[in-house]
Amino acid sequence: MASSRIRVGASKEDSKMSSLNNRGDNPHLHGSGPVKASLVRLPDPALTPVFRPRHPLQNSWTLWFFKNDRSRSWEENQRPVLSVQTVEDFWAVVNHIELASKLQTGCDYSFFKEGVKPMWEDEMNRRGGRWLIKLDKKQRAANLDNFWLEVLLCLIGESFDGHGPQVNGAVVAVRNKTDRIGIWLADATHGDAILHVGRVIKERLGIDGKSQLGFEAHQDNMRKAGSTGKVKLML
Ligand code: MGP
Repeated sequence: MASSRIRVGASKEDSKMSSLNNRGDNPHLHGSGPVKASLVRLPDPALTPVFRPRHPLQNSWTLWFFKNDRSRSWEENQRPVLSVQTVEDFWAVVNHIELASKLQTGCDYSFFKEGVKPMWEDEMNRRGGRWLIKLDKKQRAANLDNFWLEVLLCLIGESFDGHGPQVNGAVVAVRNKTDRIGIWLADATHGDAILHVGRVIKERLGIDGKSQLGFEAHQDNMRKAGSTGKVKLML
C-alpha cells in the first residue's frame, strides 16, 4: 500500500491523524525542526473558518467499497464510504483512498449518485444496464487506474450532454484474470442515451478499435448465475 494513502474502512481517528499529519495544511506547523506540542495551541478545526473556495458538483456522489467476505451476504459486503458534494471533496477522496489496482482481488469500488445503491435491485437501476469494459490482468498496471479516474471525471463533470440523468454511477471490479469497469445506466431500452454515453466513454478513455465495450441489461445479469450477461450492443 502506498504510504500516502489511507485504507478504505480506516477509522475516523486514522483519518484525523492523517490530516493532522499534513503539515502543509496547518500554518502552526510550518518551519524547520520539531515543534514542542505543549508550546503550540492548535486551533480547534471545528471552530476555524475555512475560506478556501469550494466548487459544488452538479450531483452529490457516494463512494462504496465492496469486500468479498464469505461470511456475509453480497448486499452486506457493499459499504458506503462517504459522499462528495464538491470538486475539492472529490479530489480529497481520490487522493486518499487506495488505487483500484492495489485492491485485493474480489474488491470493488462503486461511485453512484447519492441515494442510489450500486445494486441491480435499486429502483433507479432495476430497469437499467451497464457498459462494461474488460481489462485483462496485463492491462491492470497500464490502464485500470487511469480508466477508472477518467470515468469518475466523466461522472462528476456531467460529460454526457443531455443524457446525464440516465447515468447512475460506475463500478470498478478487481478480479483474478479480468478486471472490469462498468458504467451503470438507468434504462436499458433508451438506445440514444446508451449509445451516446458509450461513445463518450470510449472517446474519453482513448479506447480505439472495435468491440471493447459491451452493453448488458441488469435484468439479464440478475437471471443468470455469472456476473456478465448477454451483450446487447458493442462499441
Ligand atoms: P460480480 O461481482 O459482478 O462478478 O458478481 P464476479 O465477482 O467477477 O463473479 P463472476 O464469477 O460471477 O463473474 C458476482 C455475483 O455477485 C453475482 O453472480 C451475484 O450473485 C452477486 N451480485 C452482483 N451484483 C452486481 C449484484 C447486485 O446488484 N445485486 C445482488 N443481489 N447481487 C449481486
